[in-house]
Amino acid sequence: MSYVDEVIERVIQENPNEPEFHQAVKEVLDSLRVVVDANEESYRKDALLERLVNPERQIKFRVPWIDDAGQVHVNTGYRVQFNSAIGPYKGGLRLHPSVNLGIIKFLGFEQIFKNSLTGLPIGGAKGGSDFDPKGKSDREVMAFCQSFMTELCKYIGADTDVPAGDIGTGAREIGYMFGQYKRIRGLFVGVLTGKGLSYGGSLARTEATGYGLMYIVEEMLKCHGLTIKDKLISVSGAGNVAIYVIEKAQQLGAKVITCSDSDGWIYDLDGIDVQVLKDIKEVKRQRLSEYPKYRPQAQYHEGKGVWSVPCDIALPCATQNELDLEDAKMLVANGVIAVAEGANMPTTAQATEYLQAHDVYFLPGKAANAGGVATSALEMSQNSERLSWSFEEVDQKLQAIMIGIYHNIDDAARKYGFEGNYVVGANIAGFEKVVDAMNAQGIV
Ligand code: NDP
Ligand code: 2IT
Repeated sequence: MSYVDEVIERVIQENPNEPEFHQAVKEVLDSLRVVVDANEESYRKDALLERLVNPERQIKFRVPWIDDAGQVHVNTGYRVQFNSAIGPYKGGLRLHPSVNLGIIKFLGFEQIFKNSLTGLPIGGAKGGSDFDPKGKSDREVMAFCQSFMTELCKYIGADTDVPAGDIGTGAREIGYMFGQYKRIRGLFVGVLTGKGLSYGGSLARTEATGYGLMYIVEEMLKCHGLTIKDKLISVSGAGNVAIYVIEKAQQLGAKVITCSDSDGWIYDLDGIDVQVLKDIKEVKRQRLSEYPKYRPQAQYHEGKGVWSVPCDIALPCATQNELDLEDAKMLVANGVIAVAEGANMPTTAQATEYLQAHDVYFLPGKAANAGGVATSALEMSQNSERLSWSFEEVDQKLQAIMIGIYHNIDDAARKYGFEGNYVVGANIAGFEKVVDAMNAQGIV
């Protein structure tokens, strides 16, 4: 059996009931076969792949908090510090009832390669909790965040591990967590990113993941003689990533006709009104079913359905495995040109294969959504030098990083004989820097 297959098998055996982690490891290691086969003897001797798929450290802790009625609740908190070969651990905190160790491990594993692709010195990590912020009062969210940080603060630091937002963790949650970290540790440092602008946050971090996705899609299309202008785009999700994808896509002249939340989806044939969307989601924290009240021509449908709408470009920006084989078949039948992942692993393995086999340009999340963490690293730089850069300066750097990522993954795919396969390109390009750093640092 090949070294890659052996390691995949062992990961499945040793990490039971973690299907998302298996899926992420399998995708990455499958892509790396050509590199691993060429170095099999030394990689085996150094147990390189075993070290890559085993987190350096995983922390699991109790998070007790009191609701507004005086009832105590207990959630589980996680931080998986996966790989620090190229820099301090970096990655978001997910607050969603579906969170478990396997999901945090899949996200942390992906983050290693994503962070490497940014070209910035950040290692891979992820954390979060099965706490559901939905429907909670501000005081309840604060109580949870303070309790969560009371334990997490023992393991993080501006030069060791710098968490940020993800699903369910936005500016409000980061603010409460930062306040609690500062109170306990007595340090005003860049220990979290995605902070508010009044206390060390970076301009353009809020927009960065969504804008970054459109910058890399624009570059990819340009290299194939196409543009975003006048394209019809379907987006899923209605959170931080989706909102700023829609905003930038519209600035670039595209028409975005869909978005969704976990209850249903919107079809607005005049183009999603991003101000209305921001007001519903960022200000009022309402459900998407409210949208037609402001835009009577829009249709709201319960359940799933975004990918049944004909579009040129599909941008899944909600959650993992939200675009399956059936969805991929509908997209292809409707003539989709490109799919780019705003979310982490939103496309199932079978759907990805189907899209690629039907010549759809497919950009994987670890390249396409890297603009968020890249701008987090720029926030860390600004915090270190105790300066703040202008929006234009950060945005220009973000744009250059996303264009650089496209060419890096395109070149890597070409170099190894997989021209146009950006999944293989991203995994190999991300891996090369990490493995170089791991080798240089000895057996640790
Ligand atoms: P938000 O919490 O801001 O928004 C998430 C959106 O996705 C909401 O509309 C939510 O609907 C929907 N959603 C979440 N879970 C599900 C589910 N199980 N089924 C259907 N819809 C769901 O999160 P973000 O926008 O920050 O994150 C979206 C994705 O992008 C995630 O995969 C995240 O890991 C990834 N990402 C985020 C980055 C960032 O900087 N924020 C950077 C890179 C990647 P509802 O409100 O109903 O739950
Ligand atoms: O998945 C991701 O890259 C994020 N949630 C952002 C992580 C970060 O540290 O900004």
